[in-house]
Amino acid sequence: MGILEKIHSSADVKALSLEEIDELCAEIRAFLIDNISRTGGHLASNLGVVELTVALHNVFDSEKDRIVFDVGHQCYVHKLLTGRAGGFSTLRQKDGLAGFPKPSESNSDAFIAGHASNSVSAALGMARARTLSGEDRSVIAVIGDGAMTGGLAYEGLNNAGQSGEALIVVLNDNGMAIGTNVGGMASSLAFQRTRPAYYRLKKTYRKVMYRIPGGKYVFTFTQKLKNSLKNAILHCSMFEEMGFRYMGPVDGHDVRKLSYMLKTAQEYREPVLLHVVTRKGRGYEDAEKHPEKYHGVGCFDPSRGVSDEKQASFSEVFGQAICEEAAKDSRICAVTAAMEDGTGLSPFRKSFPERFFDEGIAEGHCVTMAAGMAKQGMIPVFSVYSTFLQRAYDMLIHDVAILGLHVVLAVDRAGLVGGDGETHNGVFDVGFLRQVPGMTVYCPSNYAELRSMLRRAIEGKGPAAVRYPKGAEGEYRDEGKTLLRSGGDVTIVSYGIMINEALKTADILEKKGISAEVVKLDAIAPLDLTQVRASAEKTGLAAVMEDCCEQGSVGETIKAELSCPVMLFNTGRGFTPQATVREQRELCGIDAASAAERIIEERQT
Ligand SMILES: Cc1ncc(C[n+]2csc(CCOP(=O)(O)OP(=O)(O)O)c2C)c(N)n1
Repeated sequence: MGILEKIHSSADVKALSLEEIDELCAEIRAFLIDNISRTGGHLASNLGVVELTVALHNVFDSEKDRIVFDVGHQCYVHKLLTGRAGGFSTLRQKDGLAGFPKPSESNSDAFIAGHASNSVSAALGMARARTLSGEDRSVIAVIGDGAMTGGLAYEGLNNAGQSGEALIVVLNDNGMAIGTNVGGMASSLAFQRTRPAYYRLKKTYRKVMYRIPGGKYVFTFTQKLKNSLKNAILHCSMFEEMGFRYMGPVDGHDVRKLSYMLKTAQEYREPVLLHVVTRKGRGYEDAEKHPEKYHGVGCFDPSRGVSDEKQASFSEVFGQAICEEAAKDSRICAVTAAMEDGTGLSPFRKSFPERFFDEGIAEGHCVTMAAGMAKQGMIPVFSVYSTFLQRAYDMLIHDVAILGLHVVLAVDRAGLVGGDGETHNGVFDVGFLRQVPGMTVYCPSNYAELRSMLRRAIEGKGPAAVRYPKGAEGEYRDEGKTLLRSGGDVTIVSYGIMINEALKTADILEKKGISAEVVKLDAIAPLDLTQVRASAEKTGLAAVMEDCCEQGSVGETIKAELSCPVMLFNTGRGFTPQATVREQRELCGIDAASAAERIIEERQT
């Protein structure tokens, strides 16, 4: 029996000898590679935090103390140590183990995570609640250097540092977000990492001076001089200026040192920032060399590694299409919030490096920065996942829409996204983008439409969004049509990738003797209902199929506008849990079979 099998809680980790802890770390790495290569998931980040997580459990008690993981994709080791090893074969699957911390799954998961940079704020709230209720527990935020590029992190740090609360922020610095980390913070952290050499030098200097006669006084004098020069020579860490006691940098792969530092940080009972240096992908050679390739992986053969081949996808086609547009118009710029690869922008960066802007995990800033560019005559295209665009809602209204600026949003991963689950489904953009005054929202249903609609968005005026899903196009490949099928019994309205479900629904209905008319919307803002109205007047029943939440859906608007019965098919009013996209559609009843069944029932009543 291995050591890992005996570990179910922080207490079990604490009971291990130092030798056993080393063995445990090796077992965890082997477990992660073996399991994630079978199920897919976040590999490199977890390989990088094995020792850090073991040390956290060695010092704290995750049941009592609150360990808040930022983004949460690095929580697999924590799940392994808290009795969930058995669930790993179901990772990210329907009813299976979540790929992110989930308080409903375990009391050891202190908070929800998925979107970056919220950990310090959440941890500060928990620390304040602890103090107010007179409880005795440590609160720790574990945040990566990538997540530290997000503005929310600074809002949290700015207050936490001054709060006087006993709160530990563990900065897991691996120099990487998904790709190489960007911005001034990344450079500053790289500088901080050189501190150990400085401290070693200082120690040696002291030793030498104390050995020579009068050297002690020379040392004291030069120390004073040095302290006054210190800030000029060695930047005083921004964290110290915010009110944190800064500790580190410490080797993040040394459990002993980490445990010692964490214990000391705990004893300070004040805001402490512990700077931990780790290597993303540690222990799996290819992942260490190419951490970006191993950030999120599908199934792969560990002896061969992850293949470089890319599956055709909307993101990839967007990447090609924007390069074609940029070649024709030098005003076109591409903006990303640390998602170059995921959004398909790597070819753009290679072809037009001076017009490519990776701004870090800073969606709000990206939108406002794009607004500034647009104000001065450029055509910025901000490519962003639907779920992360939620961060920039106010910027869309205040900085873009009021001035009617021509900012183009390429909204990737719109709709249901599968294994990432609740935190990542792109089901709110339909509601919030349609609310933004002056916004045009295009919904390409296939690659050809993505190309032509991106062109229309770029050539148009004012704010525009092009919304497209995760993955590949479906069977529907035509372009430029809005009436896809004629029928007399029911009008099915849909848009985007969901048009494939709508057409399948019509097929099923036809077999049952019901003829459906299928109307496709190219744009959902502004909403032109001329064809929908004409069709519904003929059929007397409309069904709107879409992959967004009910509030703010197109179906709601159509229902308010038409006088005939309108059936709504959407993801509902709650959150859709992790599963495959197909299963998620079934759960929501927006797949063809479920839709056809409900339409048949409706016609019978
Ligand atoms: C608001 C938001 N934008 C984008 C992402 C996508 N994303 C997931 S992980 C990640 C990089 C995180 O880097 P870091 O915090 O350093 O963690 P590491 O994986 O390097 O350990 C990004 C950009 C996100 N989760 N949240």
